[in-house]
Amino acid sequence: MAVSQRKAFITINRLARGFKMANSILFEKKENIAVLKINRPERYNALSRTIVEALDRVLDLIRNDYEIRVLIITGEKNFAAGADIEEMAELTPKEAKAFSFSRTFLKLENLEVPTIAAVSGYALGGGLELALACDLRIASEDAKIGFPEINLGIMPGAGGTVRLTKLIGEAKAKELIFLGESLTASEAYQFGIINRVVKDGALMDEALMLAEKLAEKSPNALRNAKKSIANKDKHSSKEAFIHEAEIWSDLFSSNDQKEGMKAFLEKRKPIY
Ligand code: CO8
Repeated sequence: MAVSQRKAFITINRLARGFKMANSILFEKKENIAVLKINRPERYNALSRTIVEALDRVLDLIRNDYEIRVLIITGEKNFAAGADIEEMAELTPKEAKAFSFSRTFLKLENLEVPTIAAVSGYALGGGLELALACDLRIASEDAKIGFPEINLGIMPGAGGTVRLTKLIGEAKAKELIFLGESLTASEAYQFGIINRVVKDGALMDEALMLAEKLAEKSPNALRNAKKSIANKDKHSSKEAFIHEAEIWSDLFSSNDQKEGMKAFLEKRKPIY
């Protein structure tokens, strides 16, 4: 095991001990790619508060680990069948507010490195919201994706109504959220929720291949592209264009821009 991998395991184990996380989240670093796996298969990876708090802390570690260039989030067997209904059943409104995952999912969305949700089996409710907080979503053919909250007398509450609507538009988002029905992977692809559908059993290989491609790109250029895309929501479109042009021109002060263009002209692959 490489030193950086060992360090990640040690840190996460320490974190687990101090935090009753048990093995509910597994974290692994493969070179400069981090893989975070939700591991509560007997409950279809239902997201308990403990899991989400563990996720929150791991995100802090990832944010401060400059070796990591890409994060993959996945689940053992299923991605996640939603927030833990047993934990939510008796909550008061005040407790529900404290239980909410929004802050952690926002932290995930705001990570500087690109993130990939690798989805197999169920990605429902809070599970789908977790996937939506990632930059890219890749799913195996067996994936079932949806917002069943309406059938529990609630609605998505960790970014789902906002992120899904931005992603696929109001009409389709309303259809999914109002009816609470699940989509197959290919339907979710047609809706524009999933970037790629892959054969069952090939999910992690495909996700890692995608991550490796991203890891070869200029981290600085990727980070800034992500920032500029995020800015489209923060500003009017006119300001967003101005901001994009500013970020773009600033990239010309980076070594990566010099290396990228020089490599092209020298007919070789750039090294970032
Ligand atoms: N919470 C708690 N336990 C769950 C959940 C869940 N979301 N999903 C599955 N489980 C448990 C089951 O209770 C069962 O446990 P046990 O064996 O102890 O009885 C085990 O996982 C296996 O489930 P099933 O026996 O039901 O398996 P099936 O194959 O028959 O069905 C389904 C699988 C279709 C996934 C079914 O389990 C199901 O419908 N689950 C609930 C899906 C759902 O409604 N998800 C949305 C939850 S609400 C939510 O996510 C709100 C998020 C909003 C904001 C977030 C901030 C808090």
